[in-house]
Amino acid sequence: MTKPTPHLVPPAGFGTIKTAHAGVRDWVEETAQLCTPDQIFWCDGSEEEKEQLIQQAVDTGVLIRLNQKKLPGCYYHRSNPNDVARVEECTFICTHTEAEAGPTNHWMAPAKMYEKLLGLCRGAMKGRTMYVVPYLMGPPGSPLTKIGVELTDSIYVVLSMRIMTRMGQVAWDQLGSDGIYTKGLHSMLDVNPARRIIAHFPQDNTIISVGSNYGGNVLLGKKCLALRLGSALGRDEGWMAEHMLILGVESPKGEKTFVAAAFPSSCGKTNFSMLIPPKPFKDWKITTVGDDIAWMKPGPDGRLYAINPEAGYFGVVPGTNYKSNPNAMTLMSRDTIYTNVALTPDLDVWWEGKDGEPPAECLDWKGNPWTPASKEKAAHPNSRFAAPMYNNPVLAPEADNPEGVPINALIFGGRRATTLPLVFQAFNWIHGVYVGATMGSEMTAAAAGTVGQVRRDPMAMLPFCGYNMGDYFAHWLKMRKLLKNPPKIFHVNWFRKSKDGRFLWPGYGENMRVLKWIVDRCRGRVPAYETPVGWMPEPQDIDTTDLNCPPDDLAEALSLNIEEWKREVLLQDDLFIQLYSDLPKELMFQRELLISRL
Ligand code: OXD
Ligand code: MN
Repeated sequence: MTKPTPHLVPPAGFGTIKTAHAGVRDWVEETAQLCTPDQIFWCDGSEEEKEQLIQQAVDTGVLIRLNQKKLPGCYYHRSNPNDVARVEECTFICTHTEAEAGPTNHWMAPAKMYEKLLGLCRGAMKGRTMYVVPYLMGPPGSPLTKIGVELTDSIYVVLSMRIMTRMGQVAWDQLGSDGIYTKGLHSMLDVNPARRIIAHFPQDNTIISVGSNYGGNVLLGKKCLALRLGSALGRDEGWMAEHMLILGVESPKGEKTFVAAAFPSSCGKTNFSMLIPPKPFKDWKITTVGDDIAWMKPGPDGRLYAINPEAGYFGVVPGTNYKSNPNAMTLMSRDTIYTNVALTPDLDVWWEGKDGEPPAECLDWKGNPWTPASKEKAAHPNSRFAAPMYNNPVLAPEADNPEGVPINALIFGGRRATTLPLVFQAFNWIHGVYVGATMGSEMTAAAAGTVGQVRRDPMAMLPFCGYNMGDYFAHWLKMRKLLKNPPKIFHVNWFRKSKDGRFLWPGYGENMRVLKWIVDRCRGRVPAYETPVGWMPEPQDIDTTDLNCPPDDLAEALSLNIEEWKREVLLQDDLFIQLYSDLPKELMFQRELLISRL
């Protein structure tokens, strides 16, 4: 029996316009005329709609229903093998002038880019459905929340947006008949790298993405709205959009401290945001507000308040297990869409680094037979889970709080085998901005020949800042003037190695010990000694009760090597030269001060 053509079985959303907003209706109509979809589906985010769309996705082979006994509510998706990650080379910031986008972004003049995209979109949805996806970035009613509407021809995008954002009627309600919203248009086209463009038009509050159907390229609320357009909106409106996790630390006495931390992609933000404290800290609690993005605004009391604009996690799967992140293992065991992991014969999922033995046989992320003897990886290294944050066993009770949480500490970090100590505290805000602006991370062993090469990734925002990075640093400096009680700024490095290549610090849950020092510093409870690079703990200031780490290793992880630091300052030149003409002079002075202290 042949399956019914799903789009001929119209679920409730077809044709039924769900908004009184004339601007949205006109734009949907115009876009339909351009892209010529067979029909338009207006989403309301209901459970009924979800079931209908999932059934349709399963019937058309977009999703595979996983073993519902083991993984209730979980589905499996394979992307086109040419479309497995964000593509920075195809990502454009289309400001009026090139200088506004700055030397670290790709730029094209808006008129030229619109012309190119309109050409690509003409008739692109013929034979397909255009879904109208309204969503909120942020909790309903928050002064920081923004509204987006994404028009897409991908049912995978609709179902993923439903997890990653507050999608549906809640957004139509907040939009009302005259609200402001970000326009997003997405068409997969023929999923061809030659026709792949992710374009941002900050002046028009608009994003257009074509030629991809993968993650950050197409879930337009995430990197495109929440970071690229968000950072430019933050500059104009006096707030900050950052590539940061947000977590709460609750002491045994019930004292809560909130921390936001920026690490580059794949450096453990998700793991850190939901870490489980080790035994001696069993009365401490870590709760997650967000794992990837923070929107932060000065509150009436002069402190910095943060919300997580997202409602789900889009995490890297390989390497996740009951040691690295037990909470992630739990949260992705239901209601999750897996992309590009391996599929076992009993419709379970597998990936490199999962607990237990590899399956004797399975299908790899491309759908080819795989056994442990295979040379290729079973799961793509950038395979992902999309799971609702509400599944997180340690979700912060404040995660839906419209006011956000007051941030006591900002942490920067990267993957550095040498030089950067386990932790240090910046002397003050301006020095902290310098520390964030110069942060870097080593390429991993996956890229042959580049191991140990440091890529500068200021504030982990290099691929995500929607305007000139020099102006972005100036905005950070300006924010200090809006804060009576600014957060303290720290830098951590969980990845320092001994001369013989061992990690000096055990990481994972043990990072709680460093976090406690940070909390105690914010509360003025522990000493620190002054070094050329910042305030640092002595090894005895870190609680090492029952810690399985040789004292010499801890001492080495906390040591400073002045020769290495002199080299580090020279290495920072890469970025400083690139941004030279736009760099705030405060950062030049910070650099001079560091050199003289060294
Ligand atoms: C992400 C990233 O997907 O940073 O979060 O690449
Ligand atoms: Mn990220």
